[in-house]
Amino acid sequence: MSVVTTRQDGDVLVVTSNNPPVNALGQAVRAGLAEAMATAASDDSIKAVVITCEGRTFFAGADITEFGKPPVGPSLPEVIDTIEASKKPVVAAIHGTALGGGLEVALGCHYRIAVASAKLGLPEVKLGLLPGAGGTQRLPRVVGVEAALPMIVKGDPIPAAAAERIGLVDKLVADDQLAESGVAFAKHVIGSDSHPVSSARADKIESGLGEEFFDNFRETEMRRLKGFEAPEACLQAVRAAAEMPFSDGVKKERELFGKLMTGTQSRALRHVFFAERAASKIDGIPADTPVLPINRVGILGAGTMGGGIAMNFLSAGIPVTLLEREQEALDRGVSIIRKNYERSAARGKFTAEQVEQCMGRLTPTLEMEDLADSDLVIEAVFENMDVKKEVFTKLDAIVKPGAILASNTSYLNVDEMAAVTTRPDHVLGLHFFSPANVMRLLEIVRAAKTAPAVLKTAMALSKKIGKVAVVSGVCHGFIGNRMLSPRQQAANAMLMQGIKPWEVDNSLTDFGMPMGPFQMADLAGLDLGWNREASNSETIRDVLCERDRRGQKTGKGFYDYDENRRRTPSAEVEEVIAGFVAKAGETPQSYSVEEIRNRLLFPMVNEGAKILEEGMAQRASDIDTVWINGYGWPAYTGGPMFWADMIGLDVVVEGLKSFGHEVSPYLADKAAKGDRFNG
Ligand code: T1G
Repeated sequence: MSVVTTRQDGDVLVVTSNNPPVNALGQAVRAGLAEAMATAASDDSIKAVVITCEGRTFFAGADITEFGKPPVGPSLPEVIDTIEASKKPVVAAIHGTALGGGLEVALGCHYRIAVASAKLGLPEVKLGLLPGAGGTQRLPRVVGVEAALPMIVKGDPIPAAAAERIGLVDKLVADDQLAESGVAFAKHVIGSDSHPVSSARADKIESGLGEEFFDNFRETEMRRLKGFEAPEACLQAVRAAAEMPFSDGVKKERELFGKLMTGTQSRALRHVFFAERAASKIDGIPADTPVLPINRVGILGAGTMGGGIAMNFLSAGIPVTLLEREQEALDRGVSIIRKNYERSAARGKFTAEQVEQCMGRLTPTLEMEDLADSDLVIEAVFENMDVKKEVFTKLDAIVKPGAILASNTSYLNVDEMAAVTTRPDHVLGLHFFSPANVMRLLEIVRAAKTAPAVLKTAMALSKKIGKVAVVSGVCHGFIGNRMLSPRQQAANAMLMQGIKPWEVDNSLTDFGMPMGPFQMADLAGLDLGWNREASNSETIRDVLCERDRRGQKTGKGFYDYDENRRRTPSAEVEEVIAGFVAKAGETPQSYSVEEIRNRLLFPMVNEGAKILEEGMAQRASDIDTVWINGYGWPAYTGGPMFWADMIGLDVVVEGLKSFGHEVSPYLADKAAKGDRFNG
């Protein structure tokens, strides 16, 4: 049975693709569309065509799994050119998401209708690519350069209503009337003398959009895309649409597309795409494992983490009971939640009404008994095992049987917490990242006795609250923080070899990380865990704190900071460090930026290998997903394990040995076999 079928409704041919899960435009779909168009062209009884899709969505793009494989015809541009050249009007009937090649198919059609809930976009840039089937040339001709440029350079889809406003969609139709509305629309336009041909249109292209316009866009809209290659290529392709005839513009698009497709960034970003989807698969869980209902969530602690965690559930429509010990702390927590919502509303993320709805789902309380009816309770209290155990003991006694108890601990042993309860199979870790209402990552910590249904429920819930969840075993610091500490140790070791803090940090910011370890330390505060009374200049940190260099909060730490918190290297810090190096009898070293970076990141990869060897992570791509979504690792390098694969594990092993590290047997074995972490 072909994935593309046709049926005739009077003089309209309805072409339907049914290629689950997302009607990706794989070879069979392309061939089916080409065949359907040939049928339409050769059958005089057919006066118009409607293209639509079965299942949850219109075409969600080219089939990404085909990339990098030898191409099999017909190509997508050929199919789209055939549709556009059709003498009989072709209508795209859109539901779900018309994305990438899917929107390019729709742009090849003469008309587009959509249900109001549909989304339309060209997200190729998120895969390190650009629309490669005419999208960079047709979209500007249909909606204008000013509307097309952000859609292509940023890749965020737009709702159908907005698409209609800019002329991308000709008509919005009722959700349950799509196919009929498509046929009716087709019948309506059959009589027209001519039909709009996207590639031939010039009416929407703004004249006089010169260098200044594109420079200004780079300046205002592309700063956050630093390090990514594809956004600039997208801009160049759209500029070609503004300045060249269609055929030349398409040539330019193909040239730019080809370069990106064979580049390392797109390969890395495609890995990231599939890695995020793979992370949701939990090993060893039977497919028929039930998902438990979570209709009310309880949260202990209304501090920064507790408040942020609460917002995730409130925003997803789930009522939250928020517990604190003192009224003042509770009031402070609730007002911070409201402030965060109002700030997001000011940026257009929520309407005022939605803010009130979210706040309306929040029940602040000082009584732990008020958590009794929760389906899930998450504790975000002080990071101390005795405190955690006391909390779990009390919760276990109060909260209804069958409810899940979770800890937001960043490091501590969840098995120990489970052991003080009568429901260890309903205990796990849910490690959110600060700010918890913003950071996408969630580490789901699978304790020794956590039941499959509880794990599956946590994974499903994470999707509902818009998180990318990764399963971790119980070990100190789980996946992310566990790999952070060898990096910190390497950073501190280099200071004692005379390498400057800013050399260390710059090697990572040049690599694409948001900040280096010493900037992070200044942000968190160098006096975290520092005891003034006991301090006796034993460590560099001691001395800096003793000199009131406690980080950004005192305007100086490892760096000096101006009123805009911009950092500059400090001669005083350099002198303090030089003193420690001399006292230790070390000979100051000088390393290249690359060597400094490898000395920081290779030990992380080594720790990642140990995590895999111990089964604390299910797969290497999960580690990549953790670091990209929780620690700002540049996605265009694919994450630490993929990056190591690209460098070559043998190079990593040699580097580790030369830096004096003990190599994980798992890593050494893979390197010896010429293997990779990510298959
Ligand atoms: N190709 C192949 N598989 C795909 C796919 C695609 N385009 N999109 C999704 N899948 C798989 C995915 O791996 C998962 O598989 C399952 O479908 C469900 O996806 C020439 C070059 C559509 C919004 O970038 O953004 O067109 O894990 O879990 O959360 O210009 O999928 O079940 O085995 O994400 O409901 C451009 C990518 C391609 C869109 C649905 N298109 N997809 O989200 O489900 S490049 C995209 C998405 C292109 C042309 C160029 C989302 C979604 P599995 P899911 P979801």
